[in-house]
Amino acid sequence: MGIVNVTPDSFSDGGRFLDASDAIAQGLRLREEGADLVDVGGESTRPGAAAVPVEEELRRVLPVVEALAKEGIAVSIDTMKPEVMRRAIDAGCAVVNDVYGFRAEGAMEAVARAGVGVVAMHMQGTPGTMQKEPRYDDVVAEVTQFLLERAHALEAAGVARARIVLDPGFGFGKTVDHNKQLFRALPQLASHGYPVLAGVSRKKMIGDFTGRPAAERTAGSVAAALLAVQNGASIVRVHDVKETVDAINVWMELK
Ligand code: 7PM
Repeated sequence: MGIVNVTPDSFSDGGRFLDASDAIAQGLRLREEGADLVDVGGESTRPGAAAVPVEEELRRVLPVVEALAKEGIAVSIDTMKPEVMRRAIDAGCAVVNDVYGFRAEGAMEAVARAGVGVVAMHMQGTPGTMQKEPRYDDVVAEVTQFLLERAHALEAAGVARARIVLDPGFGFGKTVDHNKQLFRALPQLASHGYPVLAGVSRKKMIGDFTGRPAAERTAGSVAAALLAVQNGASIVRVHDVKETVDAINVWMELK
């Protein structure tokens, strides 16, 4: 899954893809580089970020979703808002990726009837507060319990089991130690039968391990994505598609 940000304040792309045309070009490039899915996001979930009004989010993402879907690309929409989910589905997106795990009023209903794929992610707190003081008794048990509960709620709302993907939400209300524990538990998370998505690309954890700013985290991110796949992840959400695809292809030949 390649990442296309259509936000003015995204931490690693710095607003370079603010214009729809730039975001569309970026999505096309990611497909050429080997992305099977292109994730379009218009609402920054940066720790401490302010919420984006629904009209502004729609203005950012709809032209991009529509153009990429018309090109035959499998588009996923990264949003927490049911209204954005509905409008993006109408514009042709195939997957709804919700970092809030479809807990917003009306979110499950927005995806259930449409027959789209869904990614349910775990987040402790909200984007505004989540990194203040993340706390768990047992982070692996709590995140797993949350995700299985969301999967069952989605199934009860009418989403087919085969369309549900689970994501532990690296960096979303987690310390580096929480992230490490969750990463090492990916095989257990994958053992429940739902495909698992891992998103670690250019995140703070990679910066902590390498001492590098976001723009220089490609090699670290590729290493983490490769290890996530080896640990059972079915989808990796990445900025650096070409490099990640090469690494996974080499691993598949040599393993
Ligand atoms: C600022 C801070 C901008 C954090 C963007 C981010 C995930 C996601 C994001 C993830 C799924 C980023 C995040 N991360 N969706 N959306 N899983 N499913 O680092 O880990 O890209 S936004």
